[in-house]
Parts: sequence; C-alpha cells; structure tokens
Amino acid sequence: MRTPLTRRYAAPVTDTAAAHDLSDPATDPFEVARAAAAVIAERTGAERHDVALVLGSGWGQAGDLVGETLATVENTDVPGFGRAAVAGHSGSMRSVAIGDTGRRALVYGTRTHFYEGRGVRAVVHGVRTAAAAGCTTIVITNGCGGLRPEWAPGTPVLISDHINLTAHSPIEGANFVDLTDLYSPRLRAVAREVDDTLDEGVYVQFRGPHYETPAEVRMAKVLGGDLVGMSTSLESIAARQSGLEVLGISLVTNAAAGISPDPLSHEEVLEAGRAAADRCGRLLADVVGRE
Ligand code: 8IG
Repeated sequence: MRTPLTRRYAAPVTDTAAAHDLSDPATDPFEVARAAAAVIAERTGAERHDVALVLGSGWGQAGDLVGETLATVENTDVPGFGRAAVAGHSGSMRSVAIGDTGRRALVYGTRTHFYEGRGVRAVVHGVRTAAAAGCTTIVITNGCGGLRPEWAPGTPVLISDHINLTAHSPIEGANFVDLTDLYSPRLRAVAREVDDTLDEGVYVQFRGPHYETPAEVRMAKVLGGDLVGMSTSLESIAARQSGLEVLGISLVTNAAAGISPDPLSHEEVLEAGRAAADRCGRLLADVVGRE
C-alpha cells in the first residue's frame, strides 16, 4: 500500500502548479502569495507596489482613471489566481503609476467570490499577494444593493463596518485578529476630503450568488446593515491579518430586493457602473494620490 509518506518520497512535488494549489490543505497560502508577488515583480519590473485596488462590479472603467498603466499581467500567469468569473470583469491585473510620485498601484480587474466554491483561501489570495508585494494600503471596491432609498443607483458609499454572514473566516487556526476600526477612519476622512458628499454604511456580505429575498433584505436592515453584497468582508479580514490599512467603497448599483418594486439584473449593475465611472474614477485617483 502506498502511504502518503512513501508517495511524497517517490514523487516530490516539483511542479509549481501543484505546489501552489490553494485547495490542498498542505499548501501554505502565504507561500503562494509570496510566489505570486515574485511573478508580479518580475512581470511589472516593479520591485514593490504601494497600494492595491480591487475593482468590483461597476468599477472597471473607474480603474482606468487611476493613472498610467505601466504593465499588465494576466491572472492565469500568476500562481493562485483564476480567470474572471463575472461578466464585465477583467481577468488581468495592472501596475499603475500613482501620479509622478514614483509610487505604484497594483490594480486587480476582478476578484474571486466565495460563491465560486474555490474556498476562502482563493477569495483572499489577491489581498495576501498585495501584502507580499509590499502594499501597505488596499482599496476594496464592490457593486452592491442599497437599503437606503435615497441612494440612487450609481451612488458610491464608504464602508464604515461590515457584518459577515458567510459563517467563514480567511484566518486559519487560533489567531484572534482584532477587527475594531477595520475600515480605516483615516482613509475614510481622506475620501471625504476628496468628496464631502460621501455617505457611510454598514456592508452585509451574503454568500450569493442569488440576490436576497425581500425578507432577507429586511433582516439585514434590522441587523444594522445599509448595503448588501457578495464580497469584501472576507477580503478585509485577511487584509487586517496581513497588516494592510483598508478603505472599502461600495457602489450602489441597484436598490436591494424589495426596496424598489423592480426586479434585479446584472445588466442594471453594469449600466450603473458605466454611468458612475467618471465620478468613481476620480474618487479612486484622488484618494490614492493623497493616501
Ligand atoms: I452589484 O443587491 C450587486 N451585488 N447580495 N445583493 C447582493 N449582492 C449584490 C447586489 C445585491 N447587487
């Protein structure tokens, strides 16, 4: 009988794809993040990046306004990354100049969602890679449903806190990470210097990929939520674990189910993103420039 031990000696894992399999419990996800950061440094010619941005639904065009793209890397060339699973997302990452500061932003055109079933490690791999690449700040954006009727589709909202309804954590083992002020008050103040009309709200992460029922939206409201979505919370927790300062910004692309009489559609989400691209792009560029 072949035991795992003899098999390991018989066939040492030299294949990097196998060694970087995040779904294998024996893989160290931080090791994969370091390998990914090394590939990014090599492909972009930048020894380090300073700020990372995750572009969620509706934020794709906004990302183009952040600065000059100096290099583009396909996700599939970087250990641990998958291809974009959502229509309207870009399956590549970019190294972008931040004005003429010499600083660089690492801009992710897509993310892995928890509902894809690739596990929480895959969901937070971009965040861990950003930290391994040298970033000290991460701007995490998303498209979401709004619970406040005054937030018309196309309204960006700063995330002040979250409620994680996935019942999962990216942290493995007895590592009790503090999440007080997870969404940096300092960075929220910087964002409001750029645009003093920005509201704040509590983001509620559901698993998805279905949208909520009207009853679930009412529940989110009772719990203290203002925004409902399918991302961000798990990524922000991982960011805090890695010592990154987090700015979370939601783009309300639709009224949450039951808030408006209209049914929800992904096309509506993309349209709201196109309509808000200018405002959101300027916001990202200005915040990253001042951060
Ligand atoms: I864009 O209304 C977008 N993503 N859960 N609910 C949830 N996720 C979303 C929604 C929404 N809109």
